[in-house]
Amino acid sequence: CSKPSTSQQKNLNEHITEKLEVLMKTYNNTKDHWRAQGYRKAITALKQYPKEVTSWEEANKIPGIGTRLADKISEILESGHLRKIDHVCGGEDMKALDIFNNIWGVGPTVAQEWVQLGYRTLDDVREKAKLNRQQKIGLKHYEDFLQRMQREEAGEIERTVREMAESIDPGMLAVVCGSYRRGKTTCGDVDVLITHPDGRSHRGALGKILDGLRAKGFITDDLVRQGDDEEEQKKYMGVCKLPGENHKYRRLDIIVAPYSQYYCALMHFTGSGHFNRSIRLLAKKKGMSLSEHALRTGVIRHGQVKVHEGTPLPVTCEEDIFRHLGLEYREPEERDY
Ligand code: DCP
Ligand code: MG
Ligand code: MN
Repeated sequence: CSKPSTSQQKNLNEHITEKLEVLMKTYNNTKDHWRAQGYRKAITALKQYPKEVTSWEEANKIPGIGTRLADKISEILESGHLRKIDHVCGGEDMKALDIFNNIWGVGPTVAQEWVQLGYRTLDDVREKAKLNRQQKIGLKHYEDFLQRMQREEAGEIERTVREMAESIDPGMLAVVCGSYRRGKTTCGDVDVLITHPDGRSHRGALGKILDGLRAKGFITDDLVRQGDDEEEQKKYMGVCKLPGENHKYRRLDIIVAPYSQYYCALMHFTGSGHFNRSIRLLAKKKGMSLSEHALRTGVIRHGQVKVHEGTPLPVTCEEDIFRHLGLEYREPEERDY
């Protein structure tokens, strides 16, 4: 058996990774993906490192951390500060870029365009920018979307969606995935996966569930709907709000999958994103492919191109996926890396 990584433990180097993450985010904002990638690797390595790093030499020995990153780590250890953050992220342009990148529906390209047009604040964007429908919603809920919710609130949102699904068909299965299922204390949004064990009643369910939730005033805005008529798996991204003045507007994702794809979808939407990337890479190395639809074997690739898409393996639980890949099972709480 091989493992993509050891099981999760507490990040003992948070005082370092939190600073490196600021730089990584800025490099992502400026589309400096190559640099961002280097930081991402180092951050992951530090998070998995079983003890607190205390010296330049120790940092430099960790795979994925070269001399330049070791210099930065050493500076943080000695001064508690990283001057590069002030240089790279401190300017007005960089601050504006960060503000714009945090608008739902705005990516680094658009954010950079706006900075080049001289916009610096959300008011500039509101008054001068040409916004698409999603960006308007993102701007309207800018503050709310940046706030993570307590898992109790996520649980209430999940319950609202589940009860609507069950009122349409009592056999419908709805589970909350994402950070909630991984046991996090706060959630950025709520990801609900819906299926029906009879293998067919999931068809047409999404529309009915959404109609019901809109009629209740629970769903307030639609952002994206993916999956056309031929595709059985459908994804909805929108905005919801629990009743009462004290509740914020929250991002809600609803995924509907046929039961045959349910466990692969469950695994995918549970994440984390990083866990998915590493487990997919491992599948690839074994001549398999893993997606939110299926786990396939006998996949033949010429370079990046698939010349044979292989055959799906039987999957009737998440454990099957781990077993087919030759991995030890990992609970959702252990899938952060
Ligand atoms: N996912 C992925 N790749 C992406 C986006 C998502 O593999 N580019 C998968 C893994 C995520 C899951 O979907 O864990 C849910 O996506 P979210 O963006 O909702 O992420 P989380 O729920 O993990 O975190 P948050 O609390 O920020 O919502
Ligand atoms: Mg989520
Ligand atoms: Mn989500």
